[in-house]
Amino acid sequence: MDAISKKELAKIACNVRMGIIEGTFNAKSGHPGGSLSITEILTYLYFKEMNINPEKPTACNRDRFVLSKGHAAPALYSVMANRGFFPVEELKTLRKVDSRLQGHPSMNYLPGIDISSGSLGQGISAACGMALGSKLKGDAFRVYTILGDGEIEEGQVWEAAMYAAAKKLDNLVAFVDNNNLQIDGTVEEVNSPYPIPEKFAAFGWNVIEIDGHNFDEIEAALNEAKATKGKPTAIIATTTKGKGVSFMENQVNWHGSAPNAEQYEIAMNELKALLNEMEG
Ligand SMILES: Cc1ncc(C[n+]2csc(CCOP(=O)(O)OP(=O)(O)O)c2C)c(N)n1
Ligand SMILES: [Mg+2]
Repeated sequence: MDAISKKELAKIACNVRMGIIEGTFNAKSGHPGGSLSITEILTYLYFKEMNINPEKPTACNRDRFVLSKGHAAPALYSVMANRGFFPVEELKTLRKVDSRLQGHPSMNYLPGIDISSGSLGQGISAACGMALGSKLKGDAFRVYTILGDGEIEEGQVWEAAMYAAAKKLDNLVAFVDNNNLQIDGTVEEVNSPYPIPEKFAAFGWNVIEIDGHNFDEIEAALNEAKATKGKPTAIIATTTKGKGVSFMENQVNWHGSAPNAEQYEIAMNELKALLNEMEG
């Protein structure tokens, strides 16, 4: 996986976006907006950064991933399917009764999900426990988590942030998906978490700010995180909610609604055109 190019990653991200649209369209529900905003981060983690093997999803020494903003499950499922954890065709079963792909990730159903999530705020605490466990057992695996900017309005996030710094969890990386939108408005309108970098720095974290859709910046930040000793790293990623589908970009109403047949066609055609352009 090491040799994978940025161009290849961009193509994969486009396929991941198509999987998000496929899943939410077939489910007639789900969360496309916050899934599309973390597509590049997830693609980089699963295709280049993390020590994982889709054929051995429970290997002890694997790096761990926690989708703390669990409602973005369509993105996680799509990246996992594209990485070979399960068939891409299965994305169409999103949210169906008896599907392994429930509305929020469940470790009881889908191999490769390291922890169930969806109740905002809890994921980062679980990630802290995993990172501490890695250190105590000398396992040397790393732990990655993604939080939403609305999610960090949850008090539990800051208890975990305090704990991670106190325990010097330098094997923990928390991305904050700063798309500026929450469930029904901007994050400022609901309960402003700003300034985000200063808050994590005050809690004792190494803080890096990036464009969350830029693979070079994601790579540089993750390399800096690996080189940082004695502190956890927070990567504050500026992103666009709904990224990659013109009519979904920066629109709060695409937080938790699915495309209808007409919107599905438009979205898929846009993404296919982009993929063709990259392949051409
Ligand atoms: C504890 C808890 N409270 C409320 C919710 C309902 N909820 C689901 S998504 C969401 C908004 C989250 O905003 P953000 O973290 O910014 O998500 P994103 O923009 O990345 O989709 C809320 C309030 C929840 N899942 N968990
Ligand atoms: Mg948000």
